Amino acid sequence: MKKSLIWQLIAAFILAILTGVIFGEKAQVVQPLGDLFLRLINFIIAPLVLATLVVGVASTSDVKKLGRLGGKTIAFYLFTSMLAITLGIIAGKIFSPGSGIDVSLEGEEAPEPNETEGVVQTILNIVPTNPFEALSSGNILQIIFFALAIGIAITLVGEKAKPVQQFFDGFAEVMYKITGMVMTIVPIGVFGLLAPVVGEYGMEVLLPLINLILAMLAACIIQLFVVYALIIKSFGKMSPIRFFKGIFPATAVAFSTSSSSGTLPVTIKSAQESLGVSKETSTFVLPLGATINMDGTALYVGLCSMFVAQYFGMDLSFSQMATVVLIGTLASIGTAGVPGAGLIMLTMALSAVNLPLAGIALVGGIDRILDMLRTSVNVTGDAAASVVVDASEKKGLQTGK
Ligand code: DAS
Repeated sequence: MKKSLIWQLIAAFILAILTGVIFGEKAQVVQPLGDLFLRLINFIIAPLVLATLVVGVASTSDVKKLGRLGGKTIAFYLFTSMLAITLGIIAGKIFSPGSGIDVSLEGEEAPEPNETEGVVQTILNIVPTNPFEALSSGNILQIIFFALAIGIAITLVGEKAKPVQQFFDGFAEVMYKITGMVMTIVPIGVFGLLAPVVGEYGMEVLLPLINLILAMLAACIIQLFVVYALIIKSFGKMSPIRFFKGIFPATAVAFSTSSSSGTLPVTIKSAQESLGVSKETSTFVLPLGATINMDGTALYVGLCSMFVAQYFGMDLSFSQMATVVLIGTLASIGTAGVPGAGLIMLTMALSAVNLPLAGIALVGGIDRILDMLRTSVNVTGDAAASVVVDASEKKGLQTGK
């Protein structure tokens, strides 16, 4: 990743904040720049994931290795998600953001909990009934399933499938090239997405819930610069400074778009070019992570469950907290990496521990800000997983295991 892109992004952030603060609601005028960028990255997600994952799986040509890769990836995701949600609960205990705030819920209707399928249905939904519909609707988990099936079948068919493998090889290179072209406008996209948000969320909106925002910020900083830094250093065999500099473009796009899936092309490109993660590992671990690994969201669910309990003067028992940890970890598997997904998970957690759903209305007003923070952690956590799994695979190659 070119050094200049990092400086361009920092400049975009500063310009966006200045524009929002100076022009307020009028900053909406630059929104089309952000929308254009969002459309461009959503335009490349499905073909990029399909082509690169087919190539990654076909080049592995070892179904056992695929199983090992999958097992390590899922184990990492579950471990860091449980850590994150526990961190969120601890932050809720320390900051106690829900006690003594003067935010009234007069007239706020408790939102109907979104219909979310159970974990079993979520797992069944991974199998596409129509792979072309999965591609057209951008259903990442179903595209992953489709790509795994093609990649494994290519290795099993052998010589006769070579033309298919060559097609996907070429298609993957084409998609990487298009992604590189889209990446050149990342700073403009970040500016166009951020300036209107800064202009919309003035201090009068943020102040009443400033304790919750600060608690979320503190917990995210610990998850990023303590938890991931330790994991990257110990298991990723990489300097944390190199990691955070390398993944910064993806973290910045995640912060601006609030969409892990939307950030995927930038995450894949940053992981490969700046963190040296192999194409095989990055094209498998990252698309999976963008949909089932949401450490930032898990942290948010833990913190906001405490916030809602405090607001209504209720204490969460140890078993209720354990339920929040379990629900939060499992719910992240079935929640898509799109803006606002975390609110669905929070609804599930509140219902599971019989906390008033009206509490959702409490955070709804500033959820966009919390979503930017949690999505940044989600994407950075995905990248940390790709570095750790890649290091483990490379170590395995050296020791012949
Ligand atoms: N915005 C979601 C994501 O893309 C996270 C969330 O809403 O919690 O990861």
